[in-house]
Amino acid sequence: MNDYVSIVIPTLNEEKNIAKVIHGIRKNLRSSRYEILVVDGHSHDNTAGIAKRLGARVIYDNKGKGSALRKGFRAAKGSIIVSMDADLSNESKELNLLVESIRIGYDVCMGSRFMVGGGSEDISKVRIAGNKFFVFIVNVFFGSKYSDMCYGYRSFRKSIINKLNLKEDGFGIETEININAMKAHLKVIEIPSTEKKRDWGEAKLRTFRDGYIILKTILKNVF
Ligand SMILES: Nc1nc2c(ncn2[C@@H]2O[C@H](COP(=O)(O)OP(=O)(O)OP(=O)(O)O)[C@@H](O)[C@H]2O)c(=O)[nH]1
Ligand SMILES: [Mg+2]
Repeated sequence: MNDYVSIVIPTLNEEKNIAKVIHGIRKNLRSSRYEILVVDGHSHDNTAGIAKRLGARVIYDNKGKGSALRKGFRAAKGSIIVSMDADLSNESKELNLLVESIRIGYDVCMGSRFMVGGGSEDISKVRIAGNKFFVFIVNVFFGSKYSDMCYGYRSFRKSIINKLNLKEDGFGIETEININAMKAHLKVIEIPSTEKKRDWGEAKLRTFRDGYIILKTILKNVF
């Protein structure tokens, strides 16, 4: 029960959100041994300064969300890693279920908005359609039973991170994790998760630009 947990948070201009995210983690995470690792994409605002003041470790990466997560995973000190967004979309009370899933023996645990018990206040009809299409193709080609794909609230056993062989720099990272977890025959579980509306600030994901990147990520792996 005493595993060290690293909460890895990619950030880009989240100065009005990051303090609430950090307070939420401190209030709700039941593990006593943990670090909050913010991977900042050289925000133009004070995201990094606020995170540091509140005791987070801050490192920098300016090549995209995927690149930031990969760097965070490498730098993480914990034997359990959680990836979490900085816009208050991910509820900190769900952290415990993510951590526990790795503790009981799974390699990767993925939050799903489309299971019973899950949901989203923040996803458009176009994104739901795109997500369902991507889930369908990946399930057919890689023999998985995923219900969600492009969602970043997840946990990992640190020792399997290299097996995921991650290369994506942008928003293709989640899909790459789904596919490569299957290729590496990892023990994967989905748990229901409720995605809240972004609290403040702009979405960095562009539905069509990043949808195309996700499609390319899938096709690269199929062919
Ligand atoms: N370091 C880094 N973080 C990023 C980058 N792009 C996005 N992020 C962070 O990645 C997380 C997810 O990005 P969002 O903009 O929330 O994407 P989204 O959830 O699809 O968009 P919303 O629906 O508006 O929430 C947030 O914590 C962002 O601050 C980047 O280029 N570098
Ligand atoms: Mg978001």
